[in-house]
Amino acid sequence: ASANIGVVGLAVMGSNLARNLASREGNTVAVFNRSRSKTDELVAAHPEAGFVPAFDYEEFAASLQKPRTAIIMVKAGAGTDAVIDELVRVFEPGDIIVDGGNAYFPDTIRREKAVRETGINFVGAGISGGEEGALTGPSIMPGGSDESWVTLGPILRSIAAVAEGEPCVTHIGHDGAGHFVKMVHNGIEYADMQLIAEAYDLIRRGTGKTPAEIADIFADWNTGELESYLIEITAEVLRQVDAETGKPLVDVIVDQAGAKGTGAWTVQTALTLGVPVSGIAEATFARSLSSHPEQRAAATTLPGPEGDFTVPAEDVDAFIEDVRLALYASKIVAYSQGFDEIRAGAAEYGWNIDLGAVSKIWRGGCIIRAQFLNRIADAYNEAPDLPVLMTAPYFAEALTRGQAAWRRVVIAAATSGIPAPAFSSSLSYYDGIRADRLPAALVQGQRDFFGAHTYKRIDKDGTFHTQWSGDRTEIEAEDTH
Ligand code: NBP
Repeated sequence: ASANIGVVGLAVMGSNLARNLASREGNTVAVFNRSRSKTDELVAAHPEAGFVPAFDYEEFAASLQKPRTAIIMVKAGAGTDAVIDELVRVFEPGDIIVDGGNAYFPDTIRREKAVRETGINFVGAGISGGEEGALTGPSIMPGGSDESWVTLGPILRSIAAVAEGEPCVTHIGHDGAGHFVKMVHNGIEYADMQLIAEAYDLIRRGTGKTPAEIADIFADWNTGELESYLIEITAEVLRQVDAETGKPLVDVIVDQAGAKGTGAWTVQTALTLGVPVSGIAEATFARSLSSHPEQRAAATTLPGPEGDFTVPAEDVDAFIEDVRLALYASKIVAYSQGFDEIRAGAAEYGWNIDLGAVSKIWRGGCIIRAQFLNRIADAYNEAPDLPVLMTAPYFAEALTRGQAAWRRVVIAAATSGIPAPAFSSSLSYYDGIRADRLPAALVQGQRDFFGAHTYKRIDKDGTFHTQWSGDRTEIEAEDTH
């Protein structure tokens, strides 16, 4: 046995991760893929990596030093289960199986439980950063047992992205915690992308600026508080000219956004947990809305407001600054909601998740990497039990500074008929969460009327019901919430 780590699944993610591992001092990497050709190609293309190829599971297990550690990078779902079954067959108690694919966290919880019974450790690890990140340094979110982390920690630290001298990996919590946090990361990514897209749309339609001019605006924003990978690549995409037509590339791309399902998982999970991740939900639904061309074609007959939306020339700079502030405020809401979901998930599943540490490992390697994440870490360091992230002093100040602009932008979008679902729902969340009183009181009255669901009173303890179909007097009732 000559390898200290193995990789199963040598498609783009697995082969890049294997090369990343091989490039680190002290690692010898065993590689295995179901179909032999990928293994042969990888080993031939990268002699410098010193890979130890295996062509069946027995050979793969024999090539690994004990305790054996293997990272699975195969298509999530049935493929992952198939590989786990094979590894469990050839591995021994104390060995470690890591699933680095995009698994749905309940699957990870189930797999961890089943594998644990064999004495083998199972770690579900969210890995973010795409192909490039896998090769040069991803952000890694491992779950699993404390025991497995002792062996795995140094290996993952050696291949993770580095942000301000710190590796972008931390042991998130037990069983499915890592894949849960990766899921929410992707949900936040959906919201961040949608907000940027809405900002672009409002500026383009309001000011008539070209994509290349808007690229300059984003590049400028990328030097300030919005500095992030997503803002940076937005400028790159907007600047790109289509070779065939000479048009901006963004104008020749079909306007239907795809999705692989992690945004939907984030929203489904949030619904179950009762956490209002409205910004992430709107972003996910915005992709769905875009992807129904028949409905969209039918609906073009519906009227919009009279006239075109044109920001007067003298107000263009102020409008762009308003959009920037609205984007930042909405982004704060999206992250606040995402961290709320992680907090609620941790409580539900019994994970001890350090929210500040999560924000720190997202500073490098992953798609939502940004300076801004330092502020989130600061907020949780100062107040680990912060009930709502956006109430931390730094964010509260940014919201105070931005709220008037945010309202103007949402008004402009509504009056001009430009859809801005993430901007406007974020603002509604902000106004809802900070409200002294909500019309939820009326909803409770309605529920009591038709279903005798009862209500609480603001002025005394107990649970009450109004006898709506009788004389409408109030009685004390059993709590049937
Ligand atoms: P794919 O998701 O395209 O999966 C292809 C790999 O799965 C091949 O190695 C294939 O083997 C193997 N495989 C399948 Br399919 N069924 C198998 C089975 N029953 N037994 C053994 N192997 C099986 O690869 P990818 O795009 O490299 O992604 C790998 C994982 O990483 C996925 O879970 C994906 O969601 C995740 N991912 C993450 C990011 C990110 O940014 N974090 C990006 C892209 C992907 P074969 O060669 O024999 O067909």
